[in-house]
Amino acid sequence: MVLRKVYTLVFVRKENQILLGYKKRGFGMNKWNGFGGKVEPNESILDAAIRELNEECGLTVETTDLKNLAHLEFTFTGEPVMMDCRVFSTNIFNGTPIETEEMLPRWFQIDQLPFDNMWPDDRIWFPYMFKNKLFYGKFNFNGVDTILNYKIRELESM
Ligand code: 6U4
Ligand code: NA
Ligand code: NA
Repeated sequence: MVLRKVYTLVFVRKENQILLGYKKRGFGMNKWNGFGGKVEPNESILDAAIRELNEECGLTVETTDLKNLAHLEFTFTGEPVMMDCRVFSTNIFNGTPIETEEMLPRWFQIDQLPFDNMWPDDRIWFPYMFKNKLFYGKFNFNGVDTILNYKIRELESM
């Protein structure tokens, strides 16, 4: 695995709710997920996380308020590029979520998440996020719906 592309994924929290977006186009279309995308050349990961959140649902957050909670690696059968995904969360934000070209945002109670319409790895690692753990996960997919194998472990620090 030589090729690696870095992606961001941001979760905004409010009381016992989490903001997800229904992806309207592209990779992960028709799934609920956090907000994020590719880190651009010469852009920091944090800057990309903030930019993608704003582009996809209109919210504004500060660099210092984003907590990096996970590092996830996704590989796909027959696909040479590893998705290197950096996951962040915050409960400090400005604005009201708006629908964009890419995402339809909606608040969910954390005990009523639409896991059947999310990436299948989410039901494996969301519990770590809700327990405020730092963690690393690696998921090997066949297509976009089947996890062939995975490993996940808590980290002391990111
Ligand atoms: P374009 O369409 O070029 O603007 P961009 O917004 O840069 O795309 P996108 O939306 O394709 O990138 O990024 C994929 C998003 O999906 C990232 O936030 C990472 C996330 N993601 C990918 N695989 C995932 C998986 N298995 N589980 C998960 N999130 C995943 O929870
Ligand atoms: Na995106
Ligand atoms: Na995007």
